[in-house]
Amino acid sequence: MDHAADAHRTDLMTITRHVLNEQTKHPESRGDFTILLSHIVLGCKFVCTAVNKGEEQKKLDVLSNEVFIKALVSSGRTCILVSEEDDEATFVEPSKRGKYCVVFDPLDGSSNIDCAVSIGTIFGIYLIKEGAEPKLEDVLQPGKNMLAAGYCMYGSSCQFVLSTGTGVNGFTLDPSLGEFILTHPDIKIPKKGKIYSVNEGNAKNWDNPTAKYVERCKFPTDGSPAKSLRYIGSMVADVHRTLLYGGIFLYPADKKSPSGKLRVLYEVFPMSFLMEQAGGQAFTGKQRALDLVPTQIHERSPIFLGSYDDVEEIKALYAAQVNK
Ligand code: FBP
Repeated sequence: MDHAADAHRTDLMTITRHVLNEQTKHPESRGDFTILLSHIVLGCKFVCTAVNKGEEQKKLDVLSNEVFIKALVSSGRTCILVSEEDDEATFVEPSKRGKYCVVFDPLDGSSNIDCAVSIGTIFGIYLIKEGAEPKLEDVLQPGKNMLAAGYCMYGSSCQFVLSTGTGVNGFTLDPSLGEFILTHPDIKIPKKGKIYSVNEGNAKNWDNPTAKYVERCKFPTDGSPAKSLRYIGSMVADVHRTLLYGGIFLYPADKKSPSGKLRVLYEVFPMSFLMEQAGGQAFTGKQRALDLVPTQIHERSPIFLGSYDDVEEIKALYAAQVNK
């Protein structure tokens, strides 16, 4: 009997236990963040079950949005909610209000639901000053001011990836326990990757640096092997692979979509926060993605994120274009 293995299996690091441990590092904290996160986790477990039941897209989009709004409001820890599914921000009524703003995409990549491709929930958390009257500016902040960010991927297994600003950790849902268990502690993205991930169907509308970069991925001029193309078309799935295997995920601007497609607050910022926390980078084509200051809640931005050296290469191509 391998007691060490059993000992490991019995010493279950659940996500709640992990966050409680994190909380001990902040003696001033009263557990509000842990309570908020437990409600986000509950929402993800609900959506995971609904996705596995094979509910159709339209219903799941609406369902997952309702679940998260209700879970976040009932936590009593939120004041402003921004959802990809709602045109306007939700201001929580004063009696149920807390100090956190949550920006989220309840079900990203939902166009892939009906063919059972991995999809996910993406979220970012901001903090407002205690007792301050919440205002829209509290969420129209640079991503670097986020307190925490994460995603939950509903795929062959259900993966919850989280950063509270001190590294990135991955948890896998153990359906028999109904608990997210720490399976990927302290995720570090490889410094350089062998994979590039982009919708090449937009290639004819790309700007020069993007076209040049993708050309180099396919036909490297420095003797290095060509990169492999992997594109699922579901940001959570493409970013999850990039985080674990390395490489670069890009959704650049193009003549058709001059601001790209992905939304700043609940797609670009949370994924950029996680990438930087894992040792990677996130760039918009002009600046560090987390330095962006959004002016409206559903704003879009081009994004290049992933392994440090790969993003460095595309930054150099854009810099060269500027210095021409
Ligand atoms: P939605 O906001 O409509 O869910 O779109 C987001 C998304 O599906 C991302 O998950 C994915 O990275 C991207 O759009 C795929 O876009 P495209 O089909 O243009 O490649």
